Amino acid sequence: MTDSALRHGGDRIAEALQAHGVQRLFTLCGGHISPILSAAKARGIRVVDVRDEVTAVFAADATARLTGVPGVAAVTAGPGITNTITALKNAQLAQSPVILLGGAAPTALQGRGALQDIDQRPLVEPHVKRFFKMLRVRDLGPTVADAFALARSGVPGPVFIECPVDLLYDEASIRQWYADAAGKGTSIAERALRWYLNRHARRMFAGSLDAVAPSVQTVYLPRANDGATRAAAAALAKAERPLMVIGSQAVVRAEQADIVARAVAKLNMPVYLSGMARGLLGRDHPLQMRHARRQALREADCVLLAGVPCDFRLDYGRHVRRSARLIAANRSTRDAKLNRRPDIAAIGDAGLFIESLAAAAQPSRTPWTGWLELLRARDRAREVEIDQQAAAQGEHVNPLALLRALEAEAGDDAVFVADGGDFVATASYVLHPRGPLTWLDPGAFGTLGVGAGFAMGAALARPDRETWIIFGDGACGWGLAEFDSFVRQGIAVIAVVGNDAGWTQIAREQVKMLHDDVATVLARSAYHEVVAGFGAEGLLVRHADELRPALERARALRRQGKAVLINVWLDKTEFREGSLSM
Ligand SMILES: Cc1ncc(C[n+]2csc(CCOP(=O)(O)OP(=O)(O)O)c2C)c(N)n1
Ligand SMILES: [Mg+2]
Repeated sequence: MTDSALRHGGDRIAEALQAHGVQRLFTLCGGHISPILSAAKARGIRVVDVRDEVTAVFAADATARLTGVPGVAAVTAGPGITNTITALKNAQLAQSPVILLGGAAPTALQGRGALQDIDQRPLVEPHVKRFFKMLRVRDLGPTVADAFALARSGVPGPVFIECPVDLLYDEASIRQWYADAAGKGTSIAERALRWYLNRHARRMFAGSLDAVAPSVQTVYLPRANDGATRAAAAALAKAERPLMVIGSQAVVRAEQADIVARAVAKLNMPVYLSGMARGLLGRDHPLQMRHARRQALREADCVLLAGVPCDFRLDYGRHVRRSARLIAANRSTRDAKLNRRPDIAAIGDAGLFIESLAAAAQPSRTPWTGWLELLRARDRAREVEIDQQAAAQGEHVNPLALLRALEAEAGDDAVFVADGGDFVATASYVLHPRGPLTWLDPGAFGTLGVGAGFAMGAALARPDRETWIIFGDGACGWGLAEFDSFVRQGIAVIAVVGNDAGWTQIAREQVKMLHDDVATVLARSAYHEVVAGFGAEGLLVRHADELRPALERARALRRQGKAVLINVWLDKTEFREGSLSM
């Protein structure tokens, strides 16, 4: 037998992953996928295991966002796959390129009542760019290459590859398995079954010994046409109050984020950053505004939405005044035109469009100085208000004071992962992400429960940096079991739980509208003790004076390789009063 005959389908997948530069494979094991995991490990890909399949896909999503290389997860058939649906949908809406390898029952037994054998296509297909169903071993490697190219091209997103277990083991073992299943009987039916299974195996393994080097496809980068760039540059030249809003899509080419940042600075107009673009301009940049975005949008006479659709976050486009020139740069035609037709639609990569616009636009326009100053003054005034609100002292810890302390204490290289309601929304105003790709939130799907998986992906992609999870106490419930995964695998993250004993973002409106807090009340649970049970470090902060020492201690523990959770008892705050997302 040649070497290649000994190699099994699992290894063909691992070989293709390796060729695409994949360094980590996130998984929760299952009999259907064992060959993929062991082959990946043998090839030096780190196999990272989790306690819920959804975490594996969240971690793959974060990996993709931070590295630009699609993140990869492998999960077992049936319930392994159904558990991933939330994270798949989240990646689809966040336009994150994720490859999900899903197990499946043996090809010869599908539809015959095998373990965990369900029709997976209708469950998964709506949430991915493509559902690849594998039927032949020789297609495994090339399909991985197709999946990588597809995940990254056009509007990026998740791709699913269904890998039946009998394609993953070596031919000799599978033929033996089929022979055992067919028995040695001599009846016509038994002989017919043997003939059938033989033919089936022949087809499955046909051509699988051919030596084919793994291939990597070039991905075409969608670029808006020059006409759109010229028109946008002309609109900007005429504008008196231009404004730019930059979203996640502008940084999908993770390795290019710094170049996009320089182009933004060159355009010299006020900027609001959202989603993964937060931090693009560093901690404090004179062009970046943080507050009163709605008001600024209402006043602007020329608005560039770079990778930002007119969805609920811009009140379906109503935040932009009718008379303003609207420029939408987006890889997705649908997103560029959602709810409101732009005057200039630049269909292509949003970051690339900013680059070409910066090259085409006239440098530095003095008339914008007054406009910039106006917005900066508003930002400063709001910061003063926040300081005042942060100074209010109560029985426990003021959430604004906590976040201000975290802002001061977290390292210059910190990566923040946001998972929660009010507490996290407040954090998005108070924390200043340190640089490009240092802020992760779920995106438009508003998914609670992303925290542990995102942090896992981030901490492994940037092992030299501090990864902080900003958790609501409600949201942390999804992630706590992953402290077991963190501890066992030496993944040192720091979680800060804003413990207000409730699902406050929901309670705030529900109580006001319906005078009923049903299902929104939680306890001041000892989350720090829960993680201590998994071997992580748990710290409790009930009073303001305990805060700074706890943050310092958490950083020191992280440096020793420990995963840490700080459970902070919060006081109520009016900071988010009146905000509602629907
Ligand atoms: C998976 C999921 N379930 C439910 C919700 C609805 N939801 C939005 S915010 C929120 C409350 C979050 O509570 P917590 O994490 O404690 O943050 P807080 O608002 O209390 O600061 C809930 C339940 C959601 N967004 N995602
Ligand atoms: Mg809460």
